[in-house]
Amino acid sequence: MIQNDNVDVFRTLTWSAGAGCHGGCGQKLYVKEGKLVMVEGDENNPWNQGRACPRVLALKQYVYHPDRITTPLKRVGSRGEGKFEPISWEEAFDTCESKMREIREKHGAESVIFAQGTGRDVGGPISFLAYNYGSPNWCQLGLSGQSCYTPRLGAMKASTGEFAVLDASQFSEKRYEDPEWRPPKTIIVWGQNPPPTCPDGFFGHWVVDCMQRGSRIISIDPRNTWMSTRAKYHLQLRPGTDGALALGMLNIIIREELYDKEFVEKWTYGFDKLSERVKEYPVEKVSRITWVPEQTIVDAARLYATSKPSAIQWGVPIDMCPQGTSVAQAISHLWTVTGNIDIPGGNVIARPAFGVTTYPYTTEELVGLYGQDLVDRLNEKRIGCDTYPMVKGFRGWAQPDMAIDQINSGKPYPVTGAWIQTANILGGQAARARFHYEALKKLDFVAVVDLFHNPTTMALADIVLPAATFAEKDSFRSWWAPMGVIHKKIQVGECKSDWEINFEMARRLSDKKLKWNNPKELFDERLSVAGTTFDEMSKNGPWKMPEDGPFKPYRRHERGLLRRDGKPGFETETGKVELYCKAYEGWGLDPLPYYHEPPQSPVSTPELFEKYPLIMITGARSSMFFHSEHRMIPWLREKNPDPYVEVHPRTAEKFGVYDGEWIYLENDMGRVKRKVRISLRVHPEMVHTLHSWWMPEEKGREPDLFGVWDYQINQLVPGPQHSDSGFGGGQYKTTLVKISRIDRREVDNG
Ligand SMILES: Nc1nc2c(c(=O)[nH]1)N[C@H]1C(S)=C(S)[C@@H](COP(=O)(O)OP(=O)(O)OC[C@H]3O[C@@H](n4cnc5c(=O)[nH]c(N)nc54)[C@H](O)[C@@H]3O)O[C@H]1N2
Ligand SMILES: Nc1nc2c(c(=O)[nH]1)N[C@H]1C(S)=C(S)[C@@H](COP(=O)(O)OP(=O)(O)OC[C@H]3O[C@@H](n4cnc5c(=O)[nH]c(N)nc54)[C@H](O)[C@@H]3O)O[C@H]1N2
Ligand SMILES: [Mo]
Repeated sequence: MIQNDNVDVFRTLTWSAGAGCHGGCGQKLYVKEGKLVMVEGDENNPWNQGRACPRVLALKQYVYHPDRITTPLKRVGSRGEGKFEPISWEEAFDTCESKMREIREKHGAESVIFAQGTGRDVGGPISFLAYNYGSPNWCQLGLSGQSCYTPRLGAMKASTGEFAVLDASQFSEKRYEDPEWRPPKTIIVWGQNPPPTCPDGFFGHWVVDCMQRGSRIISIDPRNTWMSTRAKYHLQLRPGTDGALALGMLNIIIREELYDKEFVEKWTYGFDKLSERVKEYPVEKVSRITWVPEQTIVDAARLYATSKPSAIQWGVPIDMCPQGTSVAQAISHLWTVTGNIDIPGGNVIARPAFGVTTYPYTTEELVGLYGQDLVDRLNEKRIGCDTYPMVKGFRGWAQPDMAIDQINSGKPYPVTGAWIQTANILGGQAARARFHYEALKKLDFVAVVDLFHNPTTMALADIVLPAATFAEKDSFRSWWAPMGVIHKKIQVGECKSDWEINFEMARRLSDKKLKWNNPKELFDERLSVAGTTFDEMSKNGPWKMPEDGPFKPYRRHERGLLRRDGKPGFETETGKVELYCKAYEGWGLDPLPYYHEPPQSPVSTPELFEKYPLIMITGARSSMFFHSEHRMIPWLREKNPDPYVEVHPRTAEKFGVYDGEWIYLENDMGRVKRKVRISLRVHPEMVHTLHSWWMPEEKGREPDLFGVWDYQINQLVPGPQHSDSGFGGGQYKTTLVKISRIDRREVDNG
């Protein structure tokens, strides 16, 4: 019916603003006379098979929201005063260009930091701009320890040479009908809440699809969740103790000889050393550390190891453990010693489809584009490279905790400008939010590329550039498989895509003439290794799944499809999965996994625990919001109007608070308002609260900044990170707090 009404239907992918997420859902956009009229899950897309989340369903309210920034803006009052004036794109680009040139001439290109948020399609355009400008300082500024996926990715890459993920048949066009695929018999859902979060190239409902095909669940989560209440075993551990648990499970599996002897013998390196190390983690000790009953740990370890194929699907709390890179290493060893890697229904090796990446990230490619000199200079100047060999060796990102300290101190060299794109640093990304605020206020120049005003734009921006949603832009995606394109169907105001904005800035700021005339030429070059072009993909898909070969499971290690030299094995120094990790050894890290207590905990800081007797988990995701976004979207806000804190009934009684009451969560760093939700989801000694709250309906100018200082939980989250590698250990899930009642008089006085 709707088609007859002059409505065009377009199939595209959601990556980036709108839904917000880093998933790759296929959606159908219904467009009439240039306006979006409806969105519907794309039933042809093998990724989500027609399904859509609440944020996609509310897309129209997001795209056409009256608060959208639709022209470039310049600040006219003092910083924080909230006075901005529309300007033309030409003026906006001219201003950014001259300010950034000025900083480069005065201090060097490294004095501008390029700050992104989580991985939507921004990685390509922002690194493209940073490199063309000549700055090595690109990172998720404020994300303590770069504690989101990077620690897990680093651990997998270092020991296996690859990344691995639960096999839910996602690499096959036929999906669950693929005759080669097997459902995992057991899935450990470890610190992840897949249905609402769909994180890191993984569609959350795939776990449920597997359950419908027989997979049993072991849930490792301090809270009771949808998953844990349907699990065969629920290991309700103390937050941040995952490393001890993984080592304890390895201990049981090795001691009881439940590991895959043939795989271990043939394809792993350092098993003996690992076996020695895990002896330090007997189950009694691990149970004491984690608060999980001994028998439950034993049962879970046995079930996982004896029901092949089994898989582990893990989440961001692993990265946020102290020593996140070591915890991730320990967990990944579980799938290695049980031989559950690279097999149907196990943890399969995930590579970007066809080897396409949105922008070069290997040293070889960067050298090809920019020359060895620039790449050497970047590695030398990048913040954190001197201190942390893994920061230098694994990923071209600055170390965020050191970056903010350097912005604050000006040492060893000044950082005086920031290009902030897809990051709400003050509204959600940064731990010790107040410190970030004070430090960033000192900058000489700040440009923010966003779709809405938020505490970060209000407090810091000199120039705001209006970004487009996924419905308004051309872009492409190749995070695992399938590879796909996002294509522009509507225009809102003067908004531009991140690629368009950064392409123009790079053209102006680069020393050399760019190799491409426009972003599309760049896309075509990136896509050419897959034998296709942007237009072809837009017409025919818009996704493409790799055929059998280096980019598709299974058993590639046996077939010589993983190593560059074409020999069987893995792309590591020893050619095997390194249980004793040579790369870690080279970076001066312990090559074997180990456990450290969280920096604040009943064990490491008993006096602090006496004062603040609740372990606070923050930021288990809500389907209604993506981090700090969507609070202004009516349908979504209605479903989740307030920032609540989950409190166990016994705890509520102890602190004398009732359901629905507004209280403070408090520690030595400050206090933040929350609404009590009495709930059996949490353990009596823990509370859980939503993160990234600010109120778009409140005053934006200082000191209010949309209520951010009332509601932003990261004022209580300490920094810096705690990890020997420089990655991991952001304390977002392990902060100690107490509850205090709000004085009635304060409430009455507003
Ligand atoms: N307490 C606590 N804090 C946390 C966490 C936690 O668990 N607990 N999690 C942390 C984690 S894992 C992460 S990754 C960070 C994420 O932190 P952020 O990535 O900063 O979070 P968002 O609020 O999703 O996005 C920031 C801004 O980007 C804008 N935006 C969205 N899409 C686009 C786009 O395509 N282009 C442009 N130009 N702008 C866009 C949004 O409007 C928003 O203002 O937060 C961290 N903060
Ligand atoms: N709707 C929506 N989806 C999102 C996001 C969003 O903001 N909204 N954010 C995206 C981003 S950037 C990320 S990183 C992912 C994160 O998504 P996930 O990796 O799923 O992580 P969380 O939702 O933070 O937490 C998952 C579960 O871990 C539990 N948990 C908390 N602390 C610990 C701990 O110490 N150990 C263990 N084992 N479990 C713990 C929590 O109770 C929660 O149930 O989601 C992405 N997807
Ligand atoms: Mo994240």
